[in-house]
Amino acid sequence: MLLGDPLITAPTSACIALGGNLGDPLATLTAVRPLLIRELHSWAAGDAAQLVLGWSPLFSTAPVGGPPGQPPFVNGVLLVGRAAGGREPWPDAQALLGRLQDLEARFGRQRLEPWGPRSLDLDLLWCGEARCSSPQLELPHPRLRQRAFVIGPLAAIAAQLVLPGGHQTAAALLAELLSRPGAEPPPRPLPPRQGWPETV
Ligand code: PH2
Ligand code: MG
Ligand code: MG
Repeated sequence: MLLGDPLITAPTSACIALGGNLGDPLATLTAVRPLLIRELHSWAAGDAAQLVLGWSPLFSTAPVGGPPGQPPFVNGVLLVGRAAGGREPWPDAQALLGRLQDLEARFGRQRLEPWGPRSLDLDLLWCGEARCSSPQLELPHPRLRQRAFVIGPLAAIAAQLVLPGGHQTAAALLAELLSRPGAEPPPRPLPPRQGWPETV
């Protein structure tokens, strides 16, 4: 992408957070990557040739919330833009959510307790200008701006992106999150790994 491309803005992009802390999350995220690409192309149908995917590096992050003693998470984000910054509306966000949940299920995701450990979590953070507040899906994601484990990976690939719901860039928000009292520890970048390119 043209990551850092000023044409890639929150209203013209979609963004998915990836995470997991059960089993071998590095292997899981690497394995789901090609399947996620296929689902996105299928979801965007006629627009597929125009999709531009920006993958963040992967980070090790301390668990936030949930039961004590969870293993650390591996987290990353995928920023989905369009070549030349196309501004046409994205296809239906709920349909994308269904595809993400199917992928989670294929990788053994079980929903046992809120914020509990999970093999694979694929969260839709925003989808163009879609606004949505249903029990299944809230867009933009309600806790997006509070989580260093999301904003850290995002700032690594799109530091100047202005996030939905505010005026701050990803880099500025990350600095603020990390300086708050009781802040999450900074996400720790993991070494590059085969099957996980930073950009595609
Ligand atoms: N996801 C949660 C709750 N806590 N903590 C980290 N570090 N990473 C996550 O992806 C995460 C979390 C709920 O989805
Ligand atoms: Mg989540
Ligand atoms: Mg989730």
